Amino acid sequence: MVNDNNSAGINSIIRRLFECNALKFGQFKLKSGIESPVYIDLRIIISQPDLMIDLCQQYVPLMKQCRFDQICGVPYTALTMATYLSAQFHYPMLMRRKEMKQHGTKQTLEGVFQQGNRVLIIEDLISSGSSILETALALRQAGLIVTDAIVFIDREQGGIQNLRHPDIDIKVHSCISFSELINYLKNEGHITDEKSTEVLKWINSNHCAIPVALHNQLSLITRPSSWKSYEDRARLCQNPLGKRLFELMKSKQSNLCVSADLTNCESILKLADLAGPHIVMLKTHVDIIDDFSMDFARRLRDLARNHNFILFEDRKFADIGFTVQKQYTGGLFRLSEWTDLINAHILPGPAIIDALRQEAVASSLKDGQARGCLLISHLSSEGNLVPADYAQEAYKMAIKNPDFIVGFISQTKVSADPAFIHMTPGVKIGNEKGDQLGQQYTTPEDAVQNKGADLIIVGRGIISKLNSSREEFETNIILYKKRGYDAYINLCQ
Ligand code: S5P
Repeated sequence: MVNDNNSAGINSIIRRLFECNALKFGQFKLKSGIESPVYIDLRIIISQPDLMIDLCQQYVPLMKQCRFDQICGVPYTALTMATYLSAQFHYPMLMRRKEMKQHGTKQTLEGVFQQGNRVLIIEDLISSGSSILETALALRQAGLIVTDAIVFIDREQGGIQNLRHPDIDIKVHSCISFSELINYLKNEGHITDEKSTEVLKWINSNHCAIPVALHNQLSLITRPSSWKSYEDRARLCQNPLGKRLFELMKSKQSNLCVSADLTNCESILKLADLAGPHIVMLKTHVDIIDDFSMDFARRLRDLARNHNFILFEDRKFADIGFTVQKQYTGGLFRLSEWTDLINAHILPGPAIIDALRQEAVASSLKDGQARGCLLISHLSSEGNLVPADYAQEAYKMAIKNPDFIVGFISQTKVSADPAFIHMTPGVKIGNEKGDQLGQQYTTPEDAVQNKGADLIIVGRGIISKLNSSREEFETNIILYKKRGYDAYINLCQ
């Protein structure tokens, strides 16, 4: 999409593309045999280095919105663009061969990569989406994760929607749409009103589908995590706590975590007992409890064992390694002794994970219980200052520590790796969009289907009913459980 900041730049690029005949109007026979009143050929920009540079610069703001480790251009036109972007901005590149090499290694991908790396596809324009899909197939078959692609022009012939198909699930970002391009050329007097109407009409009535043969190859590719069952995902977890969580979700048919944001021990124990059969996790903020004692911690742990749920202390560690070790093991709360799961910010750097892991391992050795940690990749509060690349950095740290990092506290999908769990707070049924202090709410369905949540975290939506009748409390919590779980199951089908 054109935005105010770069529209001047993009308008000059369109004018120059028109002047150098990269945008042609007339009657053209396309590869498919169809007659088209417009022909776009961005290949010729390799002969116009200044135009090439300016055009590639348009990709940069969109790249900043995507999470990736490497880029790959769709051969051949976008290969040159990807090469420029890689060299200029230091993004490691991969090259996909269009034809299989007949000698030597016979590989179709050139460059260094590791399975699980995220690759951003760079393409010049999209019509049906087939070219992007072919490249995505090759990358996914090699164990790489592809979730996003960037094109310069969206021809608005259905390609973006085609690639949103659940079997494909690639989000395509475009610098400019075809109608914006045509409107600019018309407004600047490069084409007549009649031509513009004719071309836009042609585009609207010529949507393209992905060829069936290509569609049939889809079963070869790795599907994103949401299609894997809980059992499959449990098998993929290296961390025993993550494994246990997926198994619990399956056996309790629940992806609900209740946030026990209450200030006295008895009410938290009452909540744990009432909610226990319906949840897979109970989350605490122990520093808001007035009468905390280790006896309370022991009783809560007994309830967690009896009802089979995980205890998560939402401590959001964010200090140097030396300090977080003491915060985790010591003080009044001695969290490492009784909690299964904790969470941390990545701001202090990777040592925070090493520090917490050391203590978690020591505690597990004592009591035989698995422990894990979540990384915070997003916050739900309005106006939060979490930077756009925070999630990508969290992901990079997570993949280096799969034995300890169970997943993310997120607001969008951070990783397509099915072993990582995404837990999303800020969930409430009803019309409330938020509270008076910046919290922003969404529904269980939106959290699961649009925000990538595997598990929903609900606080006030559930604890507000703690002092109602038991029946009312149960009806409400069962509603949350059912809506969260059904949303997940619908996504898997
Ligand atoms: O981004 C976040 C992260 C967390 S862990 N937003 C959140 O709201 N949380 C926590 O989730 C928050 O600290 C609180 O304990 C819970 C949400 O509670 P609710 O009452 O608004 O559902």
